[in-house]
Amino acid sequence: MAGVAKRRNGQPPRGHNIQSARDDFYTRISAHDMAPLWEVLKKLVPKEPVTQCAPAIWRYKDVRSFVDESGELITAKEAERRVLVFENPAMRGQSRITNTLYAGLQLILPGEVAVAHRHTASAIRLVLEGEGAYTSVEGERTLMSPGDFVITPHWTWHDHGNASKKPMIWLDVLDLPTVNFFEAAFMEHHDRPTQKANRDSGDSLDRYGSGVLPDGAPMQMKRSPIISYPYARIRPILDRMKKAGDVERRHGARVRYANPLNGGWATPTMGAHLALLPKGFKGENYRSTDGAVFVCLEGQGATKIEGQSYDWSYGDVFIVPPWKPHAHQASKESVLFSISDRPMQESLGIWREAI
Ligand code: GTQ
Repeated sequence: MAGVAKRRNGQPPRGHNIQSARDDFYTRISAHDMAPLWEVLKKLVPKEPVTQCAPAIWRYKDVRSFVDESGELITAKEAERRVLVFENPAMRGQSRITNTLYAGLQLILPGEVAVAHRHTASAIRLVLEGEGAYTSVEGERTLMSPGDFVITPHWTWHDHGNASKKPMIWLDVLDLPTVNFFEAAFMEHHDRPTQKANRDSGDSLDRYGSGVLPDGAPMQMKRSPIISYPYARIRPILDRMKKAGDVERRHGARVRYANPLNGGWATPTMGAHLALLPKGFKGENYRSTDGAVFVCLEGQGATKIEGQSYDWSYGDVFIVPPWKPHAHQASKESVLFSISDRPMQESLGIWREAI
């Protein structure tokens, strides 16, 4: 055996050749697909969150024309989903905006249809431009307007279409990197390009979002029964909060998109908020273990992430990586949408914030 330093009386091994003895040992166990924990322990069990994810911003004025161009290069039919994917600059080629989430801008031109399918991944849409295109989910054909938050829960049939005269653009956010991490992804196509719509637009909001619940509502359901949370319904709530002085020192006047059955999140994997930052708002620093995707829906301001300032206005999408201190400022009254993997972290018991 190559220079093994004998371990005596509980003392650490000694000898000038201990490193070569260790290397020799590593080589021999490596042949059995084994490795020593002590060489990787600090990286494997870090003291504080370590992230691959870089802060980043995509300004709508810079990327909007690429979305238009994609409409000239491929049809929604050919593409199935015509989307330009936001790739975190530190994770190029992996179709992810954060470690756990995927996001992209989807374009549907007048007259187009994106065919019905379903998959294990959950999706949300945040409408940025256009009026009157639809997403059908569970037979509800939901008409969409800017600012609307629409969910496509896991394994629900969904198809999109645009019967309006203008292009429609929305932000897609899906939990694809997480579902694929678990290697638990399924998808299938519907036997028709478009599912039959048998519920009016807004049906699920009326049924479940009016303070009453239908008899037999599945109270334990892990995702919201509400398909669309229209901006027109939610935006005025923020004004009321502002007027009443309910402006939190880091988040502004903020609401959470909730599951009315049990107060959970809209989807079991992704949690979203809508916040109003009054003109002149100077938020205090905040950090939490969920890296978040922010979207500016109104106004103008800037977010300082670890000392660097990212200024934003309508349609800009930016990333705050996990556990990075950040603070929002608004030069005009502003509205910020945000979405993160917080529900997943909460169900695992690992979510933390620094207060
Ligand atoms: O609309 O179903 O951005 O399946 C990526 C995958 C959107 C969708 C995406 C999808 C969809």
